[in-house]
Amino acid sequence: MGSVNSRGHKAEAQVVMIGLDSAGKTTLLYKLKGYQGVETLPTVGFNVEPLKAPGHVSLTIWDVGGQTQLRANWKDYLEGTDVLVYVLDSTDEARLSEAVAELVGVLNDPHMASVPFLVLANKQEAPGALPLLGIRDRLGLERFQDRRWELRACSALTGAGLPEALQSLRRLLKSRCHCVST
Ligand code: G3D
Repeated sequence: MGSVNSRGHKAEAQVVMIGLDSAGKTTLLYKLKGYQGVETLPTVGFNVEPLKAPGHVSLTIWDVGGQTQLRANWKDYLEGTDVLVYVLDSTDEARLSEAVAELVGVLNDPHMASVPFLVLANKQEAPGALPLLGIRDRLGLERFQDRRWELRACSALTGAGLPEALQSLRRLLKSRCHCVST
């Protein structure tokens, strides 16, 4: 869990970003780094990147695709998560079911009970990208009645949709904890 301020609220929010390999997490990270002051740590066995964002938000970014042997380690990082960000490759229809299964698996972790989540349908500018409505149907997000969630279209390449995605993130964080200033 993050630190607690004098009013008993968490002083820092913990956001975990995951998605299959090639979903665009690193590209997204670099785009966000362009906006904000950032410190990075070397990769340790898997891709995990910290990012300091405004509003006392601490982002931890994970690559998960094809790394089943590492998933036992996730729990150490999921504990204390305030919001999960899940990045999807909108052009990768072949792995959409796998991506959904990964998302559901993470959300079912006991550490993630009632944790809100943001799904980013990335690569929307690419030819052949699945439209947002189609992705929404395939994800079946309505099954998650126990928590707040939002779905956003974006392009980490062009930056389109990222300001709106950050607004969503902020909204979800505010719903979860009182550590994000308006
Ligand atoms: P990951 O960190 O989730 O594994 P990366 O994904 O950020 O490494 O991105 C994987 C590939 O997708 C990269 O292409 C990257 O340029 C591309 N990509 C990321 N975001 C977008 C996007 O919004 N639109 C498009 N069209 N491509 C994107 P390469 O060719 O380097 O593998």
